[in-house]
Amino acid sequence: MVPARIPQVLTIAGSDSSAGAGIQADLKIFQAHKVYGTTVVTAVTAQNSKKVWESLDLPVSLIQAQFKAIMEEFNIKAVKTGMLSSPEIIAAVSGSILKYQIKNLIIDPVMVSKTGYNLLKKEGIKTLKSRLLPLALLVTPNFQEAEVLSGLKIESLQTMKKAAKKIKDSGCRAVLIKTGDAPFNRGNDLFWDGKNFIVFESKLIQGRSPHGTGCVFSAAITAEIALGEDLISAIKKAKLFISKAIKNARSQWIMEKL
Ligand code: PXL
Repeated sequence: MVPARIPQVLTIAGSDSSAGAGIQADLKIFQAHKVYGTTVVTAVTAQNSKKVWESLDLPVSLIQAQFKAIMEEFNIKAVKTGMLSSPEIIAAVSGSILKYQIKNLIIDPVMVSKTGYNLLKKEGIKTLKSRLLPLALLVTPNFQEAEVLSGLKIESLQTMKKAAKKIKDSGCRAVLIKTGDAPFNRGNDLFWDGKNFIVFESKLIQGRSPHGTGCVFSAAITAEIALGEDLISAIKKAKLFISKAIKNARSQWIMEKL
C-alpha cells in the first residue's frame, strides 16, 4: 500500500511503445513531480517517433477491471484521460468516473498523433462531448481539437474565445485551448471558466516540437492538482515545466523537474 501522505494520481490512456506520449510519458511526469502514478491502459500502440504502426483497443471489461483494482486500494487525488479511441471505451470510462465519484478530472481530448495517426474514431467525438466533458474540471484541447469539439473554424482570438465558450457549454468546469501549433497566437493558451478569460503566455521555442507535449502538459497539471494547487496555479506551473522541458535538450528526453 502506498502511504496516504504520498499524493496518488491515475492516468487513463493508451500505451506508446516509444514512451514519448501516452501512459509512459504520464508516468515519467508523475515521477518528476513526486506523485505516485497509477494506470488504466485503454489501448496499445506500436509506434516510434516517425509513425504509428498499429493500435489495438483493450476490451471494455478489462478497462473497467483496471479501474476497479486501482480504486479499491488507492486514494486517487486527481485523474487524467488521454487516448480513448472508441465510443464504447469513452462510455465505459465515463461510467467508472461517475461510479467512483472522481472529482479532479483533467481531459486531454486526444484525437490525432503528431505523426498523423487517428487515435479517436470519428463516431467517438459525440460520446466524448456528451458523456465525458460534463465530468471534467478541465479540458485541454489543442487548436485542431478545439475546432472539432466546438464545430467552429478558429481564425482569430475572437473565434477562439467563441470556441472556448462552446466547449465549456458541454458542461466542463473550464477549458484551456493550447496554441503551441496554432496558425496564430502561438504559445498563448486561452483559458475560460465561464467567468474569466485568461491568456497563459509562453515564448515559442524554435525548432522543437516533440511528440507527447500534450500528454506531458495535462499530466503535469494533474500532478500539481494532486499536490494541492488550485487550477490556475496548476496550469501556470505545468506550463513552466513543459517550456523548460522542451527548451532543455536533456530534460526533453529525461523528464525532470528543473
Ligand atoms: O500525444 C497524443 C497521444 C496520446 N496517447 C498515445 C499516443 C499519442 C500520440 O502519439 O500515441 C498513446
